[in-house]
Amino acid sequence: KTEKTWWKEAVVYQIYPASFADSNNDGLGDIPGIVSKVPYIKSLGVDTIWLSPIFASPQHDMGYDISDYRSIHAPYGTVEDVQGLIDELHANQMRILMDLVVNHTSDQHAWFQESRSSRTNAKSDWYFWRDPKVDSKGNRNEPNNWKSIFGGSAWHFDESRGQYYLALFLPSQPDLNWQSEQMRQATYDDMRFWLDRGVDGFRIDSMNLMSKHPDLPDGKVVDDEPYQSGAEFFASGPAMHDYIREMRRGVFDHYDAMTVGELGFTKDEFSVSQYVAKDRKELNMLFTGDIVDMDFGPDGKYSRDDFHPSKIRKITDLWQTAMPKFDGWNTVYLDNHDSGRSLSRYASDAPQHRATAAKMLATYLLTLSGTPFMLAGQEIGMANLGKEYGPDAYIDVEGKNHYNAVLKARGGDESQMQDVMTELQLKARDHGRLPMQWDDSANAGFTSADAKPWMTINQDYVKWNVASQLDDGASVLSYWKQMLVLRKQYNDLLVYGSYEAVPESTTGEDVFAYKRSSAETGESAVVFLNFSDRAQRIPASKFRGYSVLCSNQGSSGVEDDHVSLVPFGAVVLYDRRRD
Ligand code: TEU
Repeated sequence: KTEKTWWKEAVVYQIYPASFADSNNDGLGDIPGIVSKVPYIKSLGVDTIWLSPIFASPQHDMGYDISDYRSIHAPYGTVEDVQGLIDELHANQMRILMDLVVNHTSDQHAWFQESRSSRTNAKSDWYFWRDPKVDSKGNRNEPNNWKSIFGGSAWHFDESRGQYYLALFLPSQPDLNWQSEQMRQATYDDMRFWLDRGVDGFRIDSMNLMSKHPDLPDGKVVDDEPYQSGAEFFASGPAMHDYIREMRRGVFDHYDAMTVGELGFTKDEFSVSQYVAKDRKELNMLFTGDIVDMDFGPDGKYSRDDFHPSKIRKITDLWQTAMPKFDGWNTVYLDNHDSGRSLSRYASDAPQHRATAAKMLATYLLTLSGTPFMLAGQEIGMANLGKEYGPDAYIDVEGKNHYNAVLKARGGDESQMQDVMTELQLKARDHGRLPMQWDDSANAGFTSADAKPWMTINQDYVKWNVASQLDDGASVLSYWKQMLVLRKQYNDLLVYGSYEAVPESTTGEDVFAYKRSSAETGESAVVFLNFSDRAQRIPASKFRGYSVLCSNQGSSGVEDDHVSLVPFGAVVLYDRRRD
């Protein structure tokens, strides 16, 4: 039986600082803006916030390129402002997670400036520096064939050292060399700086990239492109677990800090267990990328494989049944700042379905075992930018790099880009970063009417905003609040209960259904989720006598031996053993 802890019972609300609330009308969200919304966040029924990076940064990757971990990006505020936010949250019995980006820094970080200055300085090995590979014709080449996650080679030549440095993301995000004991200790000091100020834990960015194969071997060649993934040599490398244990013993354990590792490239049950099995004493929980990759095709993010309900069933089944085997814990999430909105990708934002579909996804997130993470705006059914927005509406570096690379390969012909636009409309990171839609005033109440917002505001805000949903008992927002109350009320069952899938042979392929049971309280719940735009009728005689705990369909649709679901319908049945 799993031990009960606060972080298992938490519900986390992700805030993208640039896009939440602007207090000084410069068009960019900020810390005082977030403070002003603490009562709203509390009223939702969530108890923890996760802030994407707010630290000093040249903002080449929206703050995931940090130049100083101990100061705050000036337009967002100051360290004092952040202290005010921490204190305000704590005064309201809420907690705060920060984003810990220590796989890489900005090239503007003092550490990198020093490291690149010579081959002999004290920080010369804090990053990955390698001599060029010189070929038979005397040409200078990259040390290996690894491809950057944002495109092109992962290696960049630096004139002052006459060497290449490794950067798995942007050229301005050099990877830190975790083999350096001094470098590790310096990042631990930065972590303590924030934990000492009351931060309750970290979401650890690109966590499993911190240990690379020490020889940095060439990646497996799978096509005739000049650069190859190489992930088999830079993800979950040989010292990964040593680093995490050192971090936990040396830092996190002294503060009861909550840890959520972002785990890319590592997908199999055994490898995942090594991070979160209780007896390993490493991380509390993980984001496995598979849930935001369900519509990625064979050539990566911007190639297509249509979403199908069987995919979410498979991934959910895998982790819900795996975690109890090794007494591990996991997150439950569908959205983050790196993806399109799940509503638009995995359900439907079509006007006739949007509210129902958003509530169905909320039902999924809040009835599974694991710590739910929601992205600000999810509670009002915020959606992707529609097809009326052209390439200029998209400003994120990942999507732009992809668009420009394809455009170049096609000889610069803009009329040939429809397929790329279709993928951006589904998956671009911009959708997860849209300014929060507070009300129907100009600029959605995110910033003043005369300010210039830092990025596109989705014009559907006129209808889809917080103010219009607050007093409407049938709104998406009201449904989220009700579900969050239920999750707390049925904590033993919904947080800690066991999980069993209802077989696809019973539900049909479009409906995902599962049963949660608590041996402790004798309660069970059965959750039916219709992931299609067609009505469904599911045999349910096994659940005769169950009552309806909640539903997103006006009339519940429960008969003696069937559950009827409207398109994107969701029904949760409930029973308490009476013996
Ligand atoms: O993302 C890590 C990561 O692996 C990304 O490639 C992610 O899969 C991609 O953005 C999906 O489109 C983290 C952050 O979440 C992301 O915002 C940063 O850009 C990245 O690290 C670099 O710090």
